[in-house]
Amino acid sequence: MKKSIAIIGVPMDLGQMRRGVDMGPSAIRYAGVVERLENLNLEIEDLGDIEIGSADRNANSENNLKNLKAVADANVLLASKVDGVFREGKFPLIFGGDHSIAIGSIAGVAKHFNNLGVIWYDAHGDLNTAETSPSGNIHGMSLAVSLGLGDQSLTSIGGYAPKIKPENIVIIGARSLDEGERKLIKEKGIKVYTMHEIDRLGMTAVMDEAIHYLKERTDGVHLSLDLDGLDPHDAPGVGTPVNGGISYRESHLAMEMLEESKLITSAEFVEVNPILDERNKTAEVAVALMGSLFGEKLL
Ligand code: 6HN
Ligand code: MN
Ligand code: MN
Ligand code: MN
Repeated sequence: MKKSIAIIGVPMDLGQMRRGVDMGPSAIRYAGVVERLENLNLEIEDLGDIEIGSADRNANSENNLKNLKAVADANVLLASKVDGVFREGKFPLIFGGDHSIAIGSIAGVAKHFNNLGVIWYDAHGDLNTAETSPSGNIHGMSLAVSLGLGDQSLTSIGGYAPKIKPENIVIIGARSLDEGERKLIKEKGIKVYTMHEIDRLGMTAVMDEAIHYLKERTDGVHLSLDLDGLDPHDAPGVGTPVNGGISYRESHLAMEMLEESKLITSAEFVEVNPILDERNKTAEVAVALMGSLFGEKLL
C-alpha cells in the first residue's frame, strides 16, 4: 500500500521569545517539501495550519510559564488534529513552529500506541518545568510535559497523562542542559546521546544503539527533530543555536538509518525561523532530511 502522509503546520511562536519562528511552516513548504515527497511516490495531503491564538507577550508571566493559555489552547487543537490523522491511517508530519508544539503532537499520537517511543533530536533536553526553567519558555519544557511533569493545563491535553515513559525516550545531540534537566535525566534514567557520545562512537553506532533500544521496548516511535540539534553552520535559522552540533551529513545518516529501521510512525520538524536564517537554508535542510527519512536514496 502507498504510504499516505498528512502535513500539519503549526505557526507557533509563543513557546519562546524570538519572533519569526511562526513562519517556519511556510518556509518549509516554500522549500518544496510536497514535491520532494511526492517524488518518492508517497501520497501527500497538506492539511494547512493550526490556528494560534494571541497573547500579550509583554505580560508578566505568572508561574514562570510564558503565554501558557495560548500555548495550551493551540496544543489542544493540534492533539486532536494529529489524532484524526492517525484514525485515517495516515502518517502525521508536523511542521513548527517552536518546540512547545511537541506537547500536542505527542498527545495526539501516544494514545494510538501501548508504548510510544520518542527520539528527541535536539541540542537541548526540553525537560524543564516551571520550577527549573531559567527562561519561563514552554518550548524548553515540552518533553517534561509529555512525561507528565508540569502545569496541569499542559500535561492533561488529550485527556490523559503521562504520554510516554522515561525509558522510551532517546535524546540525541544534547549539549546544553540546565541543572534541573540533568537531575531529571539521572533520576528517570533517560537515555541520552550527548555530542560526546556522537563524537566518540560515531553516528552509525549511536543510531544502531538507539534503534535497537527502541525496537525492544516500543510499538511506535515519534521523531521530534529540533533543527538546533544540527550545528548552527548547517542550520543557522533557529532561535536557540548552540555550537558544536550534529553535522548535515551525520543527520542524513541518522534519517537514512531510521528509514531502514521502519521504526518511525510520526514526525515533526521544529524551530525553523526564517528571519534568523540565511536564504531559507534551514528550511531546505529540514526538507532534505525529510527526503532521507522517507526513503530518498543517493543512487
Ligand atoms: N528548544 N533550556 C533552555 C530553556 O529556556 O529552557 C533552552 C530551551 C530551548 C528549547 O530549543 O526547543
Ligand atoms: Mn527543542
Ligand atoms: Mn533545541
Ligand atoms: Mn560546522
